[in-house]
Amino acid sequence: MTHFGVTLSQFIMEEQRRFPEATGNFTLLLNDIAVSCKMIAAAVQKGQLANVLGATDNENCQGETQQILDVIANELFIKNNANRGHVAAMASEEMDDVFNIPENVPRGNYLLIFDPLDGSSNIDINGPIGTIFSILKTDKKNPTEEDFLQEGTKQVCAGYCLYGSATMMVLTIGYGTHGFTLDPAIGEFILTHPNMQIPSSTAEYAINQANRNLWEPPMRKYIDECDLGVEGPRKKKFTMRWVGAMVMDIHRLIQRGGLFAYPMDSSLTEKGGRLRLMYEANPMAFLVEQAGGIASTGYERILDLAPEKLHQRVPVIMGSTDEMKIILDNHKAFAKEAGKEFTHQCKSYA
Ligand code: AFP
Repeated sequence: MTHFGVTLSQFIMEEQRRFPEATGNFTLLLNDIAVSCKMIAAAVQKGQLANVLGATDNENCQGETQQILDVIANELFIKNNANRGHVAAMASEEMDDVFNIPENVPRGNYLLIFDPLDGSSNIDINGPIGTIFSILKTDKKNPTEEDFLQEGTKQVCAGYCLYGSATMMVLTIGYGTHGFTLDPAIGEFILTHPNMQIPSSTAEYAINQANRNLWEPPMRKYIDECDLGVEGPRKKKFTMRWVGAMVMDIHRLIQRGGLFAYPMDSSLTEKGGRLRLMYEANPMAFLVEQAGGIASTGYERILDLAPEKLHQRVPVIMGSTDEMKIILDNHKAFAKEAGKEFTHQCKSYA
C-alpha cells in the first residue's frame, strides 16, 4: 500500500521491504540523487540572480554548446554521488567517457547514468527544464562503457526531476510510477501523485512540426490524420504542444495522457535519431510503461533495444496506448512494404 504524503526517503524505505536482501545502499543512492536535484533546483530558481544563465565557451561530447547550468548540474551529480560508496561508476550526457570512482573510495554495485539538465535551450527563456536519471546494476569494481550497455529492461530505477512551477520528482523502481513534490519549507520531496496512470486515450500530441517534411510516411500519416480533426478519420479535434524539453512533454502525458514523438527523420539517419537511448529514451520508457503507456522507436520496443554505444541516439515515440497502437499499426504496415523489420512487442501491443 503506497501511503499518500510520505517523504521520498520514507517511500523508498517502505518499498525496500519488497527486497529482503536489500542492504539500504539503494535507498542511500536515491537520497544522494534527491539531494543533487534539490541543489540543481536551488540554482535554477535563482536564475540570473546567481549569474547561472548563458553559455560557456565549451561544447559537450554531443557537439552542443554547454550552458553554465549544464555544467553546474553535472558537477552537482558528481559531487553528491562520486564519493559516497553507492555507485561503481557514472555516465552523463555532459561527459564523453565513463566517470570512474576515485581509487580510495568504496564502490557500490550501481551504475548511475544521467542527463543533468534536459531542455537546455529553455534555460535562458525561463522555460521548464529537468534532470533525467537511470540506475543499472553491476558486479564490476571498475566498470567500463561496455558494462553500461544493458537493455532498458535491466534498469532497477528510472526517474526525472522537473524544475517547473513546482519541483517534482517522478520515479519508478518497477512497481508503478510515482510523483513527489518538493516542499521548499522542509526541503523534502513529498509523495503527492502515487501510482500515476496514463489515460489510454488523448487528443494531444507533442512533436516538432518543423520536421514534418523529414518524417517517415507512417508518422506523417498519423499526424496528418490528427490534423484533419473532426472532418478526418479520427473524428476529433487534436491539439499540439511542444516545449523543447522532453521532461516537460513526458510529464504532461503521464499526468493527463498524450503522445510524445521525436521520430526518425531523413536528417537523422546518420545519427540514428535525436534523443539519447541510455539517459533519455530508456528511463522515460520505463516510467511510461510503468504508468500504463507504450514506448517505441516505431519499430521496436525501446526497453528491448541492445545498446551499442553510451551516447547512442534512437527515434522515440511514447504515450497513451490508444494512439500508440495506431502509430505502431502504421509502422508495421510501412515496414512490410519497405522491407524493414518490425519487432515491437509489449504488454499492451502484441
Ligand atoms: P537540449 O537539452 O539540447 O535543449 O535538447 C532537449 C532535447 O534533447 C529534448 O529534451 C527535447 O524534446 C528535444 O531535444 C528538442 O529538440 P528540438 O530543439 O529539435 O525541438
